Amino acid sequence: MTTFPHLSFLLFVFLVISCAGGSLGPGELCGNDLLDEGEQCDDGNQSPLDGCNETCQVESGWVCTGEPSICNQTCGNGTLDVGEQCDDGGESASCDSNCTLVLCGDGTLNTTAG
Ligand SMILES: [Ca+2]
Ligand SMILES: [Ca+2]
Ligand SMILES: [Ca+2]
Repeated sequence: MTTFPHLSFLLFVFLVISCAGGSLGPGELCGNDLLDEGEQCDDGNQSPLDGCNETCQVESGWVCTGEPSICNQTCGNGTLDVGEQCDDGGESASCDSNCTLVLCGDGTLNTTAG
C-alpha cells in the first residue's frame, strides 16, 4: 500500500490550491484599491508608513479619502487635528512645521519665528 499516502498528499495539495483560488481573504482585499469591509483605507498597496498601513488601517497622523485612498498627513492641512498643538498649514511665527507650538529650546528650528 504505497499509493495511499501519495493520494492523500495530492488531496492536500488540491485543497490548498482550491482554497487559495476561492474567495479572497482579508489579506488579499487590502491593496485592491477598493474600500472593503473592515478597511479604513486602501491605497492600493500593503505598505505601512504612507498613511494606510499593511492591514488597510489609517495610520496615526494621517487622513485618507477616496478609492483608492489618497492619504495626507494631518499636520500642515491648516486645520487642528488630534495630536496637533497647532496647524497653520505649515511653519508660522507661532507654529512649527511639525504642528507643535513654537518654543525656544524645543529642538525644532523655526526660521519664521526667528
Ligand atoms: Ca480593499
Ligand atoms: Ca499603504
Ligand atoms: Ca492638521
